[in-house]
Amino acid sequence: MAKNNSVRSRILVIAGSDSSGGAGLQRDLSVLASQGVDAACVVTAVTAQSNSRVRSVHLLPPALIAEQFAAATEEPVDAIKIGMLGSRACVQTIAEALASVPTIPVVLDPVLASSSGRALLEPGAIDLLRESLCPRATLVTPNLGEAALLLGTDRARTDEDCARQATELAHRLHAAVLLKGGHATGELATDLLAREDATTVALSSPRLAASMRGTGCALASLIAAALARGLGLEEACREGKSGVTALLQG
Ligand code: PXL
Repeated sequence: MAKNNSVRSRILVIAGSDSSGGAGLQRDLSVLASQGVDAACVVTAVTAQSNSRVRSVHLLPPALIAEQFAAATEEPVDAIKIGMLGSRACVQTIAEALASVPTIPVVLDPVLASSSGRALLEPGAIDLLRESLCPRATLVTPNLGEAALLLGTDRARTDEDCARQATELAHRLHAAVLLKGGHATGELATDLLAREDATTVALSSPRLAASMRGTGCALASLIAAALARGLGLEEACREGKSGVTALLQG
């Protein structure tokens, strides 16, 4: 149901802190603030990093993660955005915690590694992410590398590979999937939105020369904000993509 426009939405962001400010929680919070959306947060990890490298990662204890979740959901939230989780224990904790808010839309960005290549989820946690968390998500937003890891296959190379992987992932994850970077031809950057019923739509935005860390975080947060306002999934994804374009255009 569409929310009354005069009421501010409240999003719960579950993410890791990025000391550089470029990605993670800091990117999520700044993007949500720019939308006039209130945000509560669950910090899963604290990272020390610059734009070029991750110096260290400290995972927070699952009990503290669960406490933050319980505290944040003492008041109603309209949507949940999940980013870096770090460990299997954290995936388990969040999967259990989500049972207390069964009707709230969830956008899950399956953060597996930093742009500089450092693992941000322990490899042994991918199965649990796929089996216990993805099916609870309204939308999962992998890039091509994350999609390949979730499927246990090679990275898609052609448009046909992308279409097949997006559809297969939606089926395997029991969730809608926005496969980012599905096509990158000419002047358009196209993502594929695949649903469990095997329908797929291509969503395009202008392909910009600019690049920025944290665009995946920003996109998932913007989609969560749009879902919180009552938009449908396709419309929310379109809004998210145009919000990222605006961010890249500065
Ligand atoms: O962009 C993915 C991401 C998410 N969360 C944290 C990160 C990164 C990438 O570096 O550091 C905390």
